[in-house]
Amino acid sequence: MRHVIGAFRGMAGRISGPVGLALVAAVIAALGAPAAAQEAMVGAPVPWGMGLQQSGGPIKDAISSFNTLVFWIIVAITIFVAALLAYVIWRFRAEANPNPSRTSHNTVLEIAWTVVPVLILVVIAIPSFRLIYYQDRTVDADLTINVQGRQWYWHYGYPENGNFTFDSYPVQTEDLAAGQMRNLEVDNPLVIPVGANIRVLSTGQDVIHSFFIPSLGVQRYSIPGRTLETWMRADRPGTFYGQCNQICGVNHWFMPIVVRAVPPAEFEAWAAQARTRFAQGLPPGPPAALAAAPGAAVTPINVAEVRR
Ligand SMILES: [Cu+2]
Repeated sequence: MRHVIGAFRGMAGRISGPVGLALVAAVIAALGAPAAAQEAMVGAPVPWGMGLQQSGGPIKDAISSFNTLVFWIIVAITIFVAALLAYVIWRFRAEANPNPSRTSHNTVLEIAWTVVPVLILVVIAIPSFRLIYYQDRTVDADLTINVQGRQWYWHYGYPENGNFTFDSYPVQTEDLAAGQMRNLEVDNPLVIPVGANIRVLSTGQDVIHSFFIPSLGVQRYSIPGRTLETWMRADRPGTFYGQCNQICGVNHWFMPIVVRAVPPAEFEAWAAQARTRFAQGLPPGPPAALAAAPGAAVTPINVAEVRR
């Protein structure tokens, strides 16, 4: 979004006078990104959704930007090739060329159609590699969470918060509460503090699963006998939905993941009660502000403050 706004601001310089400025201001206001940034969000698929899911953190922002870059390169190439084909069909039709040309080589053209695609691939490769290394791991994690895929539910552990662990089972359709999403809800969500860099250590108990949350830009295989690392960060409080996306068996389609990002103080309170409940052999329960209803609004907070 930032680069879109930047582009419109660039336009302000070219469209002179108050009309141009008012137009640009209206467009920026309509985009409304900065004002809406602190509201609780729901990261989930929507009916008739186009493109990628809404972003809840920096990794997804980077994925969305890269996706936009590649998309416009594809659009440009498609238009160019289609126009070239149309021109050739018209220009070299048999009717207008009773004696066809016998040209078979053009050195400049051949060098150009080799070098230009290479340059396009380099333009794609550089941000692509940057993104791969960016999403690979975080250097200074604020928190570590263990994720284990099992047939067919998730098992989470908080080694730095009292080392409690719990299961996260899908909610069956007949048990859904009002407003809950079918096939995407769980009984015990993963709870994380907003703005924290979270190291995710992923493994599998039985077969290969995959920990996948589109709106946070996270995906890591969960492989038995191995520990794979990745990271995530939610910059906005909210509920983020995902699923196992590695075909792992008969109930593969029903391994939902729910991550609830709450303000750090609320996370600490949740972790404290989770430790207590765990000691009593109970599951951790939902975070206080989200206990009432799924996707319910949580206290808006200043992300800049949280991140220090
Ligand atoms: Cu699975």
